Order: sequence, then structure tokens, then C-alpha cells
Amino acid sequence: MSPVENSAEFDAVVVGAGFSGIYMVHRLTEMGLTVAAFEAADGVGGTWFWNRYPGARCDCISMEYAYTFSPQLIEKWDWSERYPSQPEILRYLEFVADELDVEKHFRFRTRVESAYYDDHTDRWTVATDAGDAVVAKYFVTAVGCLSTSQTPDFPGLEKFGGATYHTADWPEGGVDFTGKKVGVIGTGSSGVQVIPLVAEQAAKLTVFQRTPAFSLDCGNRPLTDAERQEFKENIETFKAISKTTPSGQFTDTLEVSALDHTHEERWAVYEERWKRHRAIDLIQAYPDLFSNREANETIAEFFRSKIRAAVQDPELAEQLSPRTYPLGAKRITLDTNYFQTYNRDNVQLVNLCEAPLEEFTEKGIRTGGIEHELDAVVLATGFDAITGPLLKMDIRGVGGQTLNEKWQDGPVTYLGIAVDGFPNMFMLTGPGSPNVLTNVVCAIEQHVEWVGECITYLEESGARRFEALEPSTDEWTQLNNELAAQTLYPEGNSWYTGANVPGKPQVIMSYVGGLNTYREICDDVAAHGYRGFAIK
Ligand code: N01
Repeated sequence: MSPVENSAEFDAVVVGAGFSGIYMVHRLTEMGLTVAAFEAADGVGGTWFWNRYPGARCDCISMEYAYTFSPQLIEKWDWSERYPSQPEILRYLEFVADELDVEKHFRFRTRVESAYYDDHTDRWTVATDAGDAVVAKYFVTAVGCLSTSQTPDFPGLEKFGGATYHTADWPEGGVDFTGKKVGVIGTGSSGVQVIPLVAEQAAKLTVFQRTPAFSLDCGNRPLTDAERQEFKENIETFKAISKTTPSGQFTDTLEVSALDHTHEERWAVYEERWKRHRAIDLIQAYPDLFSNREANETIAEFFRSKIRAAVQDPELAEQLSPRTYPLGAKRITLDTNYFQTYNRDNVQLVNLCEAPLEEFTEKGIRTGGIEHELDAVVLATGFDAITGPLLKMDIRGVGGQTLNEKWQDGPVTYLGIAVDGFPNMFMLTGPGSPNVLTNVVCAIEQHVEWVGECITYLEESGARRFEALEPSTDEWTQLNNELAAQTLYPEGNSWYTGANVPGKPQVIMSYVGGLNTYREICDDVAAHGYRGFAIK
């Protein structure tokens, strides 16, 4: 019987069984706290449980996309490929959950629907779709940043007689597209990964593209034993790098402006880095590539030259070339044979900027007056990112104020971890933290460890209530906005800023100052008795 069924009173509730939830539950239970943890899926994995579409793969190097806190986990696990596939990441998380023996604290197939703070008892009441509730002192959200899928409100979608699949909620047994006419909407990270594989299977593939992607050939390949061994032997160096770099990843940024080099010099720099198959090596090749639009245009043009080299038809290559936003303002996608796929006879590109998507019909999709007949449509249309999974729950703080009300103009947080008016609530990878602009596993380890230490401090000092002060929340949110304004992110119309969800307040939802600086700030806050928080 799970602990949830034994008792309704816990020290902490954790929501989510992805990278952050698994580690948080481990940390809290190691500290001797009782934990009730909930997960909507059948098992651990978080976003890697649901995103099972063909080609799903992480854009971080496998050995770096793993926990570093446990020498035992590092020693026992071997990655097979340079960029890990979804099935392998899921197996890794199952292995970790097993090693740490955390599954017994989770209730799976159970979605948290609401969490209400009681001002008199200083406790959270957390209710689930199973119709029950638990009470806990601490409420920790480990709900991930990309876990609420986004399906646009396409006119006529309900009329469509064929099948629809969202990449972020793919059927467990897979889908056979053999002999089918398939449409894919969306050319972000999910789209560029799924398109080449659907093209290999389907009789005909029609790609509906609104904004072309800057995409990097990921050069995936099996890892060698020597590479695996070398990483394990140098794990302390990697850990140091992950703590002292803005993204948690090492790259060697040149010390001159991109504009100080000649075209030939720049091209040589980009060409050498293209072969490294890591996005960070390109976007951080020069220090000003992501703050100066003219510098950015030099690397944007380099990426476009790669599209022209891959796509045989020059007109089609141009349709696939991003022109309307700076490189990096939407996440750079990593692919295998994405652009080459458009050389196939069975693949057609529909440019929605020229022929807007009018409606779904019974037989397919009509764009610019033309009906494309389809048996199935793949929606690679992304996520209501970062705030989406938090706001899906009915979270109410002091005086019954909802998080939705508090964030009606966009998320406000202190350190991305806490919100004034919501005591004893901790968000892992919440808005206003470095979250998705880093190797997110590094960001998660920092967050879980900071929250674990904070809760230890509160328990040892006998505190009942820990709450971000309003001025700290306001100042942190303002700092975030000021830092983001110095970058090119606001020019991206992406999920980074909420621009992909109609009606969502548009504000950068990540701290752009770097994980290293963020870590120092968090440590300093803790060292000064949790400056900016009220403790009672
Ligand atoms: O989602 P996206 P994603 N009509 O938002 C289009 C991570 N991830 O699932 O750009 C027509 O990037 C939309 O067009 P536009 C990774 O962090 C990682 O692909 O809004 N089209 C866009 O092309 C990634 O960044 C990996 O004009 C519409 C696409 O749908 C994040 O998840 C793999 C539309 C959505 O792209 C999200 O990636 C997969 C509409 N109404 C995911 N609405 C790796 O690690 C949206 N679109 C490699």
C-alpha cells in the first residue's frame, strides 16, 4: 500500500515524477521527511514519458543530461548514443527511480487538481482527480517546463475524419503511417525530429510550416567505451563546469566581436563549430551573437547556407530559410536529415505565410483555398510552457488568492522558486529561474539542493511559515525583464516568452543571467538567513 493511502498528513507533497520530482522526493525522504508524491502518468519520466513520437531525442549530450549528485548512479549507467533518444532517457529515469527506491512514495495515474493554503494551520491541502486529498506543510511543484501540450484552436478540427496525434501525447504502441497521406503542423524541435521519420513511412507527407527553423545537424552516433570512460573519470571537472558556466555547459567563446572578424574568418569559425554538432558552440562562438542583431545575422546567414547546401531546389531552400527572427530567439533545433527530407518525392512543403491555414475539413486541411487530403495529422505545435503546468492546477495562497490571479499579467516570482502570498510553496524550474536556458538537469540539481537545504533550515529552526516578500518578488521579476531586454529573446515570438499561446501574457519566463550567477545569488540569499523571505 502506498504511503498516500496510509495517512492523509505529510511533511511535503511533491507533484511530478520527472527529473526534478524524482530527485526532490529522494532528497526529502533522505532528510527524514514524509512525502506524498503524485504523477499523472503510469510511471516516472515526466516529459520523457509522454513525448514518445518517432525521432524524439534530447538536444543535450547524453552523458551531460544526467544526474551528477550520486557517484553510484554515474558508475552504474552507460549511455549508448551521443544524443539520447526518448526511450533511453525513459529507461535511465526508471533505473534512477529504482536505484533510489522512490517509486513507493508516488501515486501514479493521479493528477493534482488543486492545492489550497490554510492561513490558520499553515498547511497545504492538495486534492487529486482520484477524489482524495492530503495535507502537508510544504508544497513542491516538480511539474516540468514542457509538460502541457498546446493544440491551437484550428477551425473545423472536430470535423476532420482522419486521425490526429500530438507529439507530446503520442500513443504508447506507436503509429503506423505506411501507405498513408500524413500532414505535420509545426517545424519546431518536435517537428524537425518527427518529419524525417514520418516521410520514410508515409505514402505522402505534407508539412505545414508557419515559421522555418534554424536547425543544426546533430551528428548523432554511438558513443565509444573510451568516451564513456573518459567522462566518468572527469566527472568532477564536468561538475565544476556545470557550476561555473551560464548554461551548465562548456564552450570556448572567442574574445572579439563577431563584427571584428572578416567574413572569411567568421565563416571558418562557424564551419569548425558546425562539425562539433552542439548548438551552444555556435550561438556562443562570439560574445555578441545574442545581443547584437547585426552580429547575429552573420551566423543566421551561415545556417541558411547549410539549408541551401542540403535542399536541391533553391526556391524550396528559401522557403525553409528563417528570415524573420534572430538565430537563438526561438530554440535552435537539432536534427537528423531534416532538410534533406524535402528532397524526397513524397514530401511537400506548404508555407502557411503564403497560404494561411483556413480550416480542417472532413478530408484534410484547407490552406490558401486548396484542400490537402490527409489520412492523419501530426500536431507538432508545442507547449503552454513553464507556467502552463502550474496554472492548470487550482493553486490558492493566502486569503484564497489564486495563482492565476496573481499571474494575470505574467508570472512574478522570487528566484523563480517562490511567490509572495503562497507560503511554503516551492517551484522547481519555475518561471524566473534559469530553467530551459540551461542544461536543465544542472538547473534541477541546483534547485532541488537549494530547496532541500532551505527546508532543513526551516525544520531545524522550528519555522512554520516561509514566504517570499512582495518587494523581493517585484525586484526579481523586474531584474529578469531588464536582463531579457538586453538579449534578442523578445524578438522570437516563441514559447520562451509565451508568444505561442494566444492570450498568454508575453514575458520572458526564464532568468537569462546564467546558471552560475543565479547559483551565487541563491547561495547568498541562503547565507543571509534567506534574505527576501519572511520566516515565522
Ligand atoms: O514546440 P515549438 P516543439 N498554426 O513551440 C507551430 C523541447 N523539445 O514541441 O513558430 C501553424 O518549438 C509553430 O510555428 P511558429 C525544446 O526545448 C526538445 O517543437 O509559432 N503552426 C512551431 O513551428 C523545444 O524548443 C527536443 O510560427 C503552428 C511549432 O508549431 C520545445 O520542446 C525535442 C501553430 C511549435 O514549435 C518545444 O518544441 C522536442 C498554428 N496555429 C521538444 N501553432 C529536443 O531535445 C504552433 N505552430 C531536440
